[in-house]
Amino acid sequence: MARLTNREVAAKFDLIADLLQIRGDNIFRINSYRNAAQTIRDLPRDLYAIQAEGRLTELPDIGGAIAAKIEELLTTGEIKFLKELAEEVPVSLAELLQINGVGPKKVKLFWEELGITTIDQLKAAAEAGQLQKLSGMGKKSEQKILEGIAALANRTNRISIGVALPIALQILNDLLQMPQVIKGDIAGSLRRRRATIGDIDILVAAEDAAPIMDAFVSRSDVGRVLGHGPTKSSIELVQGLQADLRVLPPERYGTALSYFTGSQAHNIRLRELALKQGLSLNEHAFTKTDGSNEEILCATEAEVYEVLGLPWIPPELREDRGEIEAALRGELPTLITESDICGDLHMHTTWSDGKNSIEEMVTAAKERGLQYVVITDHSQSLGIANGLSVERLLAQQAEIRRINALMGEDFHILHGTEMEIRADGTLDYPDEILAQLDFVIASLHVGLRQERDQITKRILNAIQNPHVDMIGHLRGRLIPEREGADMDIDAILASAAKHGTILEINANPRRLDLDESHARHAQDLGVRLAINTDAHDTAQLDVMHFGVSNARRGWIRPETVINTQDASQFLNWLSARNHL
Ligand code: DGT
Ligand code: CA
Ligand code: CA
Ligand code: ZN
Repeated sequence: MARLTNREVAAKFDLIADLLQIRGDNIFRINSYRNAAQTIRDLPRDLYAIQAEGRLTELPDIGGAIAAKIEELLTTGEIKFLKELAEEVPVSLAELLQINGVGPKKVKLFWEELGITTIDQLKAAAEAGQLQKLSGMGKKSEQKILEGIAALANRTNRISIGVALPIALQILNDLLQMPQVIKGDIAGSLRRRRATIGDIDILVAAEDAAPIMDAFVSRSDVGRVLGHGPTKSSIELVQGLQADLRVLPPERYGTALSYFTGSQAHNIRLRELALKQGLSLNEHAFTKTDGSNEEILCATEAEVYEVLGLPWIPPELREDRGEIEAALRGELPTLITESDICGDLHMHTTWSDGKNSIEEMVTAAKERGLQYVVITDHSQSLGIANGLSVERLLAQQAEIRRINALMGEDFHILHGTEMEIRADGTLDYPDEILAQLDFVIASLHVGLRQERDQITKRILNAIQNPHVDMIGHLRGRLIPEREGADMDIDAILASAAKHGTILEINANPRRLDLDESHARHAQDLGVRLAINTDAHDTAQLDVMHFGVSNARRGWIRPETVINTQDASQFLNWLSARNHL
């Protein structure tokens, strides 16, 4: 029987939850399977090892009944309960739940009324106009389903950088502990800091690869070994993503690092430049094309670029989006770095849906070297996030002024809000209240699926309000599952530039919104940006670097980003703006 990865086991429990939900089962029962699946997916160790130790029930959310089903699955390859359930509710119905806008009630409706059990059948029925005739359905909802099916086809199983980076750093650090390893790096899309990662690529320099490969494939978090060779090995981690390790002799390390960092498009351009100089270039070396076959080896990446007559290019730029031309002209941008950031303009506390108090957030921000923060809890209409009524907002202001006075001169706490742009386009607090705040963010959390024109109008209305200083996470995307709202970005960027409204690069790795290309376009149009954590607890203050990497991918210079200003510059900017 084939070994299952943790992710595959988790998928079985999600499937049970999905089928129970379509059947209309008890919500507590459904959630117990759902939570168990999440626990299993997040485990850093192989489930078989935990089972062998008899410790399944020690895991959070895993009681006796679910532990027995895990045991049954790992030993027999199936779960009898799931088999029986599948005879009642077709398994393929669970796939319909993946479509945006299709929940369990609709799945049941389509199945019972039209006998639909697959996505293909649903698509055909929608195209034939059969869905709009069902109760609770209409032309619009039928159209949304077709759009949802199209979006699903484009969705990939790429993983958020927020998940992949800590895992890759752990693997790299473990390798760097080995005496045989001379140096090592993360390569591939992760080194380029793409928002999503297909697989992890790691390179190390060493004379003797065998013990390194052996250690790599026998890690405790390996779900499956996909390859175990002398220069390259591949594993599938229990979390479900793949990691490739390549071991190079140190004198060829630079060439390999350049090649395996990519992107492929960037590599092709490097190869063209090499050919013009009578050199071929592959992952091993430059080779003279004059017939001598003489190799030029590069131990460092800088040497590779030097051979090509280029300055070293930061990995975040290596996408063939003009970086080669800029490098040739000597005009590579000076990119923002994390150490340029002096403040954080977006964070939450226990006043709304944050996990830490104002004092705790502020202390943690100060410890991280920041000079100022803005406390921006949610506004009144966002009930699920415990948004603040006007009374509570004013009480919070008094509290912030009190704590700020205790902080002394070297740290500043400002009072702001993350105010809802309501579904009807109005703002969640009246202007006279906004006028009393130090800093106002306006964000969309509801009505993200409205028509393009309607959403664009809501955003433009907020941008034009003189009390609104910044738009938070513009498109509201969630990586990997939710596309951002559809809006007229060009009109929005132009308006933000005109009104001096800041657009945020939200640093949370699930958001990274503005995305890199919109950020770059915004900078070109003279829009002011800010990079903020949107932290809901003190640990989330550490996501700032993801936002900075995303900005670097968008060619963002430090002076474009308002929170690179030190405290006195920023306070001056605020008071000038507030007295307009
Ligand atoms: P990913 O894993 O899909 O997020 O993206 P990458 O960029 O990490 O791609 P991956 O893992 O397939 O390969 C790592 C790098 O190796 C890639 O960025 C460029 C280089 N590479 C791989 N295959 C080729 C190829 O066929 N031609 C060229 N020029 N470069 C390649
Ligand atoms: Ca990769
Ligand atoms: Ca790879
Ligand atoms: Zn927020």
